[in-house]
Parts: sequence; structure tokens; C-alpha cells
Amino acid sequence: MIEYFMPRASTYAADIDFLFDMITVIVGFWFVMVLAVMTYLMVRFRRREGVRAAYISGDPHSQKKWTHYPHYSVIALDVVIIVFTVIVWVDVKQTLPQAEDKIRVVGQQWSWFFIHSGPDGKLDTEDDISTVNDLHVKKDTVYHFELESRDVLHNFSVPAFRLRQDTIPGRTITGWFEPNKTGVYDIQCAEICGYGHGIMGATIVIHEDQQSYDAAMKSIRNRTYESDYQKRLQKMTVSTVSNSESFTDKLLSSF
Ligand SMILES: [Cu+2]
Repeated sequence: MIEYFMPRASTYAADIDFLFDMITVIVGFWFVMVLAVMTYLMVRFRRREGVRAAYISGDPHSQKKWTHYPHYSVIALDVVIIVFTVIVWVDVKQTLPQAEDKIRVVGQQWSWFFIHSGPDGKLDTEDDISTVNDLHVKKDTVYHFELESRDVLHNFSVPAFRLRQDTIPGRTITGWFEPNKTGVYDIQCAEICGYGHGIMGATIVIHEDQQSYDAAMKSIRNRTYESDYQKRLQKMTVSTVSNSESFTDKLLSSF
């Protein structure tokens, strides 16, 4: 259901989607059920001329069962939701699979700073490659990220990965992901962090293989790299605003 709106590009994206779908179906069933019963009762027992309203205490078992039975079912389904949620939580957040590569992600008002580990696969060595708002990763590679903040709370959100993690000043938070679909996807700060919060976006490029990744890293090193983030921004601006009109013109003319 969610994949229709947002591609899945990490190994655990499908698990998160499953939780959303399951909760939507369970809650949706009760939502429709309650509205249907309520509507039926409102029509069936509406006010009629000469008929006095019955006083219903709700004490006898025949009346109590109307609240008790649905109540038991809701509790049982809550347990189902909790069990599946804990299973996915343990898998995504509590378990840290062996890293094949590492990145550092630093949030600041209002941009994302990325450090790629370079050929040695280790952070804080001479071959590290840093970028602003452009993150490059390889497909089918398990990454550990070290998440930091320079100033306030931010949230590292990669919707295509179904990944969200708060950044907390003074703390380094380690997490993981494994990209499994090539492409260019959005990163967005998902924690209100000041007036530039809405434009605190970045881009993640998932490379098919090592060659493509190395080529990007090489172009960053010798400064011929054309930012995928900037390209994406331009594409979005061109597609939403016609070339002849500025955004402000368009906004003003809509009133
Ligand atoms: Cu923010």
C-alpha cells in the first residue's frame, strides 16, 4: 500500500510497511464497524411520536456483552500489534548487523554533513570524503551510521528506507541500514529545528556497484562533482513552477 507512494529501498522497509498496513487494517475494521453500528442504532431507535425513551442501565449480561465482547477482541488485536511491532523493532533498532561500510551523518541548522569512510572503510582516517547534502552509498552493503548534531535536535529521515532517527546534541547515535534498490532518494530533517527546518533536505544516491560509487567519490575528490542534491532541487523547481514565472509571481497570482 505505502510502496505505491514511496519506493522501498532498504532491506527493512517492507517490515515497516507491513506494520503500517496491519495497523491500518485492524484499526480501520473497528472504525468502520463502530460507525456502522452507531448509525444503525441511531436510525433504528430514533425518536418517535408517543414512544417514551427506555432507560437502559447496562447491568444485565445481555446488555453488558455489547461492550465486553468488542473490548476483548480489541485487547487481543492490541496484543497482535504489539507482538509484531516488538519483533520488527528488535530487528531494526536493537540488532546491529556486522558493518561493511561506515558513514557519519551530522545535522546542523540547516543542512546535512556527511562523511564517507573512503576505501579503507574506516571513519576518521585520511581518505575520508565529506560532502554537504549529498550522501552516496552502495547497494547491498550494510552501513553503520554515526549520527550527530552540531546544535539542536534534528531527525535523520530517509523515507525510502523507512528510517527515522533523532539526532541529539552531545550524543553519537549508531544505527544501520542496507540499501537494496538503486536510485536517488530524499533525505529530510523530520524534527522542527528552526525556521530553515522545511528546507533542511539532502539527497541519497544508491549506487549499483563499486565502480559507479568510486566514480562519484573520485569526482568529489577532484571537485568536478555535480551535486545530485542541487540537480534534484532544480528538477523540483522546474516541474512545479513554469520557467517564465517566479515562484513569488505564481504565489501572488493565486490569490
Ligand atoms: Cu529540522
